[in-house]
Amino acid sequence: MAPSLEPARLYTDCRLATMRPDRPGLGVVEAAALLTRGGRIVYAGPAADLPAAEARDAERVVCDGRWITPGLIDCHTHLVHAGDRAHEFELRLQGASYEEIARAGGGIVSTVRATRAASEDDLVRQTLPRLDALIAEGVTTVEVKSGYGLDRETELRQLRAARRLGRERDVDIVTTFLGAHALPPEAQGDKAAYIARVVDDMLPAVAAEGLADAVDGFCEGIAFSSDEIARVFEAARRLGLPVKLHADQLSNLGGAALAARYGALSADHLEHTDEAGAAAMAAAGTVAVILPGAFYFIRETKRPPIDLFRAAGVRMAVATDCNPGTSPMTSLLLALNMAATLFRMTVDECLLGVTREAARALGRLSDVGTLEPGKAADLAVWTVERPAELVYRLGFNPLHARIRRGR
Ligand code: DI6
Ligand code: FE
Repeated sequence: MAPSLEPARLYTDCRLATMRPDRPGLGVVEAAALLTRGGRIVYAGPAADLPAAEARDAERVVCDGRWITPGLIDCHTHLVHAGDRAHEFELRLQGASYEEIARAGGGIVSTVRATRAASEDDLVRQTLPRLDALIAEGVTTVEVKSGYGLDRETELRQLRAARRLGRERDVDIVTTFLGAHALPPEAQGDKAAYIARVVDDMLPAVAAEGLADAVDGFCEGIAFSSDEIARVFEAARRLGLPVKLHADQLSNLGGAALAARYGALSADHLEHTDEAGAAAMAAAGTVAVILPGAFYFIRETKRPPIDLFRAAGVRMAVATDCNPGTSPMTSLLLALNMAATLFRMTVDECLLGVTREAARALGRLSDVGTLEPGKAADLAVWTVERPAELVYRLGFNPLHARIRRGR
C-alpha cells in the first residue's frame, strides 16, 4: 500500500463519548482508539478492533485514559456586536425589568446604535475575545446571528464580520440572518413597513452575498407577531434558506408551532411553550434549543417544559445565547451546568445538547457532532474521570486539547 500523503493521527489509551445515535446515552467506548486522516475521522471504537493496517503510518497520540468528545458546538449566539450593556445591568439591579428597559429605548436598540457606529474591523476586533473564550473550552463550531444592524448595510457588515471570524480563527462559523430581531427607531412603530424591508431589501442582499446559512426571527410582544415572522419565513423559503426562531421566551405567541409549520431547524428559548407546541416540534423534527444563560440573567422564573419535550420526543440542544442584553456569557460549559441545575436536564441530555443535537439544530449533523467514520475530525480531549464532570463543575475548564479538522 502506498503511504498516504495526508497526515494521519492515532489516539490511543482514550475513552470516547461518541454521541452516536445508534448507541444508548453518550455512545461510550472504553479502551478506545480513534484514527483521523486528512481532517476526517477514519475509525472511532474499541482499540481491539482497530484496523491495524490503516493506522500503520499514523502519528501516535497517547491520551493517558482521557476522554474524547466531538468538538463542542455553540448553536445559538449573537457573538458579533459592539459595546456592552453593563449600565442596563446596573439599572436592572435597581429593579427595572428587561421589558421596561426595552420599551424605554434601551435594550436591543442601544446595541444597535453601537453596532451601526462600528466598522467591520471594529466588530471583528471586539468579537474575537468572546470567540477565543469559546474556543478555549473546546468549541469547534459556532453559530453567529446578525440582528444588531436592522438596516441593510449594518446587517451585511455584521454577517461579513461573522464570516471573517472563521478565517481569523480555526473554527467553523455558521451564520444566521436575524433582521426581524427588533424594530429600529427610524421605523417609528411601523412593523409592517419594516418587515417589508427585511423581506424585499435586506434578505435578498444577504442571500446574494451568500452571507447567511439560515434565517431567524424574534416572535414576541416586544418584537414581531407570528404573522410578521411568517412573512419572513416565506421569503426565506423562496430563497431556499432554512429557518429557526426565538420562540415563546417571554410569552406564548405560538412561536414553537409556527417554527414547526415552516420545518424550522430549531425553536429556541421556549420557556412558555405548551404541549401543542412541543407536539408540533416533535412532528417536524425541530430541535429545542435550551438557553439557560438568558433565563438566569433576566431572572426568569418560568422554566422551559423539558418534561413535555422529553415526552413528545423533541431533541434538545443547549447553547450560550451569548448577547450583551440577556446572556453576556461566553462559557458553553457553564451553560451545561445551568441547564442541569436550573432545568434538571440530565448529564447525557446536556452533553448531547452541545454536540449531536447542536449539530442537528444547525443542519450540520452529516458533518459534525458525533465521533463516527467520515465525519470531520473536530475533537475535544478532556482531563476528566467521567463525562459528568463537564457538567458538574462551575468555572473550571478541564480541556486538554482541541483538534479541528485533524490538527
Ligand atoms: N432574545 C434574547 O434573549 C436576545 N435576543 C432575543 O431575541 C436579547 C438580545 C438583546 O437584549 O440584546
Ligand atoms: Fe438569542
